[in-house]
Amino acid sequence: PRLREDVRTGLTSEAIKSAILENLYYVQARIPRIATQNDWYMALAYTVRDRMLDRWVRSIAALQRSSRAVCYLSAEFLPGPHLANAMMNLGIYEQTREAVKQLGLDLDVLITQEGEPGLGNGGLGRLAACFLDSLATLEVPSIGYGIRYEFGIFDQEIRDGWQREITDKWLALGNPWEIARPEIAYYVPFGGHTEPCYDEKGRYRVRWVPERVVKGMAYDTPIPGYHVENVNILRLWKSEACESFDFQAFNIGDYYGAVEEKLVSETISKVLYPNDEPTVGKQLRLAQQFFFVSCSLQDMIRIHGLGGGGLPDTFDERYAVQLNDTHPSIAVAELMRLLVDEHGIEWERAWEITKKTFAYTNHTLLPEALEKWSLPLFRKMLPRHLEIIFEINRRFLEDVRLAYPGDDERLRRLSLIDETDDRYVRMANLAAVGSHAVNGVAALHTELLKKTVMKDIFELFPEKFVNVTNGVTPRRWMVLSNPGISRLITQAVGDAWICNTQDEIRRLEGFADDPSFRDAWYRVKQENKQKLACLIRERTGVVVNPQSLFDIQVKRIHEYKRQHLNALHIISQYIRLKRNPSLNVPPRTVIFGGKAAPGYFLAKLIIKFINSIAEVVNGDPEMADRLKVVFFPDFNVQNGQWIYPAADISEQISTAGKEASGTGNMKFSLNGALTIGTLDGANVEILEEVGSENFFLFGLTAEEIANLNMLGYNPRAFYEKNEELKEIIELIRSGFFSKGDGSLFQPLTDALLNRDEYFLLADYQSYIDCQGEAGTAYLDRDRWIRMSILNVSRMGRFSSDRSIREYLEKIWRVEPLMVNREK
Ligand code: DL6
Repeated sequence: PRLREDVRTGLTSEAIKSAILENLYYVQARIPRIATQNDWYMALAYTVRDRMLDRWVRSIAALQRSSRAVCYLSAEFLPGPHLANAMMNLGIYEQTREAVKQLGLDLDVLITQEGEPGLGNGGLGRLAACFLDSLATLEVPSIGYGIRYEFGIFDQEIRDGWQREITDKWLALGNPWEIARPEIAYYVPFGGHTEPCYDEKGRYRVRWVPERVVKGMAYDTPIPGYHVENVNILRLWKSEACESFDFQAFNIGDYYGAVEEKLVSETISKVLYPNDEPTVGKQLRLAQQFFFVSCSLQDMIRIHGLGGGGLPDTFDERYAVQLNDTHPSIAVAELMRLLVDEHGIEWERAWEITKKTFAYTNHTLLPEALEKWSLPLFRKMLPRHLEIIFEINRRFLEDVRLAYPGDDERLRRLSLIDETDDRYVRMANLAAVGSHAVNGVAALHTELLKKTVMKDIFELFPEKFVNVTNGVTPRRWMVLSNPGISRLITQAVGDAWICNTQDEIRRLEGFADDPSFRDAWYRVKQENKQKLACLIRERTGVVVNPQSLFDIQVKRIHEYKRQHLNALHIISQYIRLKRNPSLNVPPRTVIFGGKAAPGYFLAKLIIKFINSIAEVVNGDPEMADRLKVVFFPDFNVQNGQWIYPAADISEQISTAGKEASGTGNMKFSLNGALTIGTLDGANVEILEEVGSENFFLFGLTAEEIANLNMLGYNPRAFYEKNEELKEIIELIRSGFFSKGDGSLFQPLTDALLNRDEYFLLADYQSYIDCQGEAGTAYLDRDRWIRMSILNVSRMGRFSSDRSIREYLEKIWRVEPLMVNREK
């Protein structure tokens, strides 16, 4: 007789069903008759989590056995909903569906109960999540370290066409995916002053006497690899007061004063900062960065020393620590402090360890986005770190003087301290000087880094610079979000493409000429579009035609990403169709999604602009089946999983030289959309891979933009000589899209005509022509589907598995380690 499977680890549908019922009763304290959908969701989530825990415990043992591990330090992680991803990676999706069905429930409904942890703004946080998935799948011993924000990125609502920000309450109904670790906690000092002292060997040392100390407590989320035993850790820190009350204040009757300390401490991990806003003066943001970095480094030292293991002076042999942008770059000074002040290691040795430990990834070329902190703020919050940074800088500038005698200008630019006006600490310089590797996130981006924002650093340390082009995980972004296409691919080439995407998916190419395969491909795309159409109707009330060309731009709203260029194209189409209703163009649905930073006025106005155009176009009966415009609210990971698979055209239209890489461009193309794009970020490499005949390229190159800028760009000249463009701008200015209010969009039209910092008018005609070509190509269904299949089959390079392998080889030098199958 078959033994009854363990209720916590069994993988059959019977075992899963029993486990759900047990968890409903013993965790949620509910019986089926009165259980809510959320109770069932929680019971299911615990059931799936149980099945990870045993693997997780063995994986932690492997991590401790490993000789070297990767630590990925990131202020942002955007993992997306966990449930469906965990079921897929554990290989229990179908059994779970069956178990849930037997309980009279619908798995898809339960999946939608989960709110997503929005612990990031966009690309950078989502990249970190894709990297965790690949690290786990490739069985690399690794830990992701970050902040457990109580409130993540805001939820977006659209009211009267404007963005409204709603507080994100992702923890409100409980979070079954995390495990609190109250015993893993560290003290993080802030403020105060430093004083000289001598250690037990009589050596001169510095003691930091902080003004206050905050406690950081660990919350762990398991990150399962795909169809492997390995489950990695995402460790997020929550800030707490050291003692719940200041008892002295309490005793003298100052109850509120006593609680205040607690509130201030808890504030540190309260809320994620939206990006695209200047950080200068945001004291709490610096506190957050230091807080999570200090907890993480202390944790690494503890793990290294476990069971009489390694000493701090072998830290660099034990860990490769990646700084995801400059946000964690205070780690350079903090590791120096821990090694020198706390562990008594000599400065020179500590500096060697520090440089060998860290590597830094840059994610932006926009000079205004490079972090800097004012000296007074720094001194007030981290007095010891400022001294350490001064000392690093003193030694560093000595070397620079030797390398470039008499070149004071260069010295000034390279200094870790910006001496202009108010004085600032330059975090990118600190990160680059304190790391052994600096990488950009796409080939063009890395080249531009070397030539522009990091030119001096590159000339000094050319050997540090490497490129690692971004990637996305094919598990979440294909298998999970696009089961239809994934099934077709697997039928054609087998399922090895899921983990060996680069080599295997290329074999799909042969099927591009197979008419029955093309038919099946077309049908899947139509189903995906139908599903998105339903969702659009539900969320916005707009009815769209799934037969129309779905032309989609989803990403953060920013002037450099040029959503308003896309909007100008819509207006041009509208004018042309009004004038010539028999125009031979395919019906088109233009879909936008994305959040604007709450303080970024023009980005918010762009949202209003799109919605205002939508109102006019969608309300015009003559456009009924020809042109539709949709702003899909609250673009996030979950919504992305619906949107990418339904796209025909992917809009990647940033000003050349501005987008570091992009990862949405990869998600779209891997889901069979064709790109209309500029030679920017990873578009350049996508174009190389898929071939120019399968990509709609337009616009000026980064070099041409730089030249135009140098010669003095005059946007008005482009406006004057282009009749259609003129007509469009005048229509906007007349109040046609704003119920007669000519002033509403004036900040936008003024920006375009007077400055046009992002060269929309210079690229306008080329974009419109290219959109025309794309429309014509779409009319030929066979040709289009062929191009779509070829895109997918040639995109294997953009799996995040490839990116991670490159980091392992070029930067981290860490080996994968199989987790023991036995307990
Ligand atoms: O590297 C991930 C992602 C890139 O693909 C985007 O091009 C880039 O804009 C984005 N940057 C951010 C915010 N950054 N900073 N700093 O998300 O990173």
